[in-house]
Amino acid sequence: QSKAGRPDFQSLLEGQQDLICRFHKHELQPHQCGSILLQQIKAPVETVWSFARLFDKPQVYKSLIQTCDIIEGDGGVGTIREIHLVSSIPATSSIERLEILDHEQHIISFKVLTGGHRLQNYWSVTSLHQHEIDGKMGTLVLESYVVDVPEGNTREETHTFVDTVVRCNLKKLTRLSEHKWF
Ligand code: A9S
Repeated sequence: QSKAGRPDFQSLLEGQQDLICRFHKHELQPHQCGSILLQQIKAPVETVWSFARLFDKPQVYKSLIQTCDIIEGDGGVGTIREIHLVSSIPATSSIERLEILDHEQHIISFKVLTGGHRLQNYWSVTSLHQHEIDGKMGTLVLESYVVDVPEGNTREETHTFVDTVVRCNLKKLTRLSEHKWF
């Protein structure tokens, strides 16, 4: 327990082994690294899902994306998008395929196919779970990923970089969900 009386990150994570095993089992190759991040949101699962499900408009809750075009598919599994990134980062675009979109269990997953960036074979799974926060029903978001460690980078560097991006996206998702009028 942290000082505020809320479970800290580590104990919260440890309490979710069940969900993690069910939805976030990635096979890690020797040249890959991966992690799982967790975010508590004070909003109902359906509210959070209304943003997280937007495979065709990730720029709504991902800060580094400027635009997104669907290049193949009807919005279901197998749909392919091309995202264009903001100009301030050393990457240009990414082509990504929707792997899972489960409206009942609130799971979305995509894989990077290719693109003008260094995160080859990036693959993420995001799952939302009803979760009590301060006595109210809120949402627990679990987001896991695996990615190839780029040549010339360490596992540590890759991990730090990706965690920063994902953390930033989860923060934006939280802001949007907790202030739905935005
Ligand atoms: O989009 C996500 O959910 C997560 C990540 C880590 C996305 C990373 C990224 O879009 C950049 C932010 C542009 C960084 C990709 C695919 C490559 C990068 O180099």
